[in-house]
Amino acid sequence: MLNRITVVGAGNVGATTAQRLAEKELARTVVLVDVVEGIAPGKALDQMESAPIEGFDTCIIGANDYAPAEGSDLVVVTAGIARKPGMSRDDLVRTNADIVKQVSQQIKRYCPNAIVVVVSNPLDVMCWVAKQVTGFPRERVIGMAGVLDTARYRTFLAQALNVSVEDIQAMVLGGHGDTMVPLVSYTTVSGIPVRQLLDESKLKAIVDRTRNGGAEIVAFLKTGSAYYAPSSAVVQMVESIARDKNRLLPCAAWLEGEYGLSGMYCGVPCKLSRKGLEEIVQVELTAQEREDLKKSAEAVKQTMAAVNL
Ligand code: NAI
Ligand code: 2OP
Repeated sequence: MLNRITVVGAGNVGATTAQRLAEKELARTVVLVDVVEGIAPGKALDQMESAPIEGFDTCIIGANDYAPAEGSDLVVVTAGIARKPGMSRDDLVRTNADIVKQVSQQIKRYCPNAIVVVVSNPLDVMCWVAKQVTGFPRERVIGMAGVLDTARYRTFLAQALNVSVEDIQAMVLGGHGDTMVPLVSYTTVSGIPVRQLLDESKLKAIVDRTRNGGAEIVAFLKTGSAYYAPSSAVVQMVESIARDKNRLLPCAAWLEGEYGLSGMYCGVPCKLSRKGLEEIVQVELTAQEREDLKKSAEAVKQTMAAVNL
């Protein structure tokens, strides 16, 4: 269990994440911070009042400033605006870069030893903003997207095959956008390569639906984007860190030559431990997957070019 986890942004993803963190008792204290007056204290109090029913002893505090966040072991950044119908994640870039800059300055000041898990979009670029502004090493600034994208891919595969989601092993790499790279060659159903169970046209439809997974939810919700699966994905990463589990999960990590990429964040297989990023695991990809990853990385680089740091 960590001592203190702060979640910045008490909107849909942030508030749901705080509740899930508390229910799993991953920290003694969870702090929710938001710029909008009242929202963080109100949601934190409501969540605390669920503790006797849910049976957790984690204390949840809501605030408009970072004083209660001081000394946090881990900070989850969900502050920003979310996608509306017709908006791409990259449309968010300028607004969210300014917000993530402000938040990162506060993290540097109040939580200089924290591990930072970035969620705000466009994800890979916001991770870079957070790393640059905090000046933290790459072990302590990682991004959540691959776990979510992989969960969507696993859900669609399980539905198509009529098997338990628990029996689908898979990873989605690349940037968190329309060019993400589901690794079909490494997708198995209890160890059986998925290509033995589904034909190429069905697999292609599932890969396309995965790439469009965020937009599919936005089209339903109209006023915001997904948050139940995203908050579950954040908590899976935090749990691996808090419990020092060394889980191998697809996360956005700062690359220094891995997969032929450097000077950028992109989704790759990562071990997460109490250190944060313990190791980036490099695996062989097919020629097509290598090409797709390169294309996805180029899309991230293009979005980085829109940000002045
Ligand atoms: P939301 O609009 O419900 O919540 C965002 C919250 O951030 C609001 O409460 C807002 O007041 C707050 N905020 C804005 N500026 C702030 C600042 N300077 N300091 C503190 N708080 C601030 O949005 P939602 O649905 O929670 O999404 C949050 C972000 O996460 C969006 O950028 C969204 O695109 C992204 N996202 C990323 C995912 C991923 O896979 N990486 C998945 C889902 C969402
Ligand atoms: C998602 O994939 C909006 O990035 C967010 O749902």
